[in-house]
Amino acid sequence: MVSIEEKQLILRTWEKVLGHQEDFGAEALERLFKVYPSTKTYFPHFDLHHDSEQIRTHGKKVVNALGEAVQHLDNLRAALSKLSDLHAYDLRVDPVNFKLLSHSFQVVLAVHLGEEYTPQVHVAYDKFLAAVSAVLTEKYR
Ligand code: HEG
Repeated sequence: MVSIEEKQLILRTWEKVLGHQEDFGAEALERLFKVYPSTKTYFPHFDLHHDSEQIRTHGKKVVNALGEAVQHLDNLRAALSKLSDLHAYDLRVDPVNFKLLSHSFQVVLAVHLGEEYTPQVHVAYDKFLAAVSAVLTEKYR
C-alpha cells in the first residue's frame, strides 16, 4: 500500500515528468520492446522503429494515463476503469507484461530524475505501478 509520504513523493517527482510524457513514454516502450521482445506481439500493427510516430503517440498515452492515476492515488479503480476493461477484455494483456513495462518506466525515471531518484522514490513508484497494474489486470475472467 502506498503510504502518505510515498504519495507526496510521487506527486512531487511527477512534476519532473510533466512536459516529457511523450519522450519518457516512448523511451519506456522502446526499452520494453528491446529488453523483453515478446511484448512486441501485442503491437503487430505498430511501426516499432526507433522514435516512430506510433511509439511516441502510444508512449504519451501510457504516461498520460499514469499521470491521471497519480492525480487519483486514492481511487485508482475509478480513474482507470475504462483502461482496465480495455486491457482485460479487448487486449487480454498477460499480467506479467505489466511488471515489464513498470520496470522499463522505472529505468526511465532513474535516468531522467538522476539524484532525485532515491531508494524512497524507487519503492514509492514500485508500489504505485504495482497498484495501477493490479487495477488494469483485475478484471481478467
Ligand atoms: Mg496499454 C492501449 C495505458 C500496459 C498493450 N494502454 C493503451 C492505452 C492506454 C494504455 C492509455 C490507449 C487506450 C485508448 O486508446 O483508449 N497500458 C497503459 C498503462 C499500462 C499499460 C497505464 C501499465 C502501466 N499495455 C500495457 C502493457 C501492454 C499494453 C503491459 C502489453 C505489453 N495497451 C496495449 C495495447 C494497446 C494499449 C496493444 C492498444 C494500442 C493501439 O492499438 O493503439
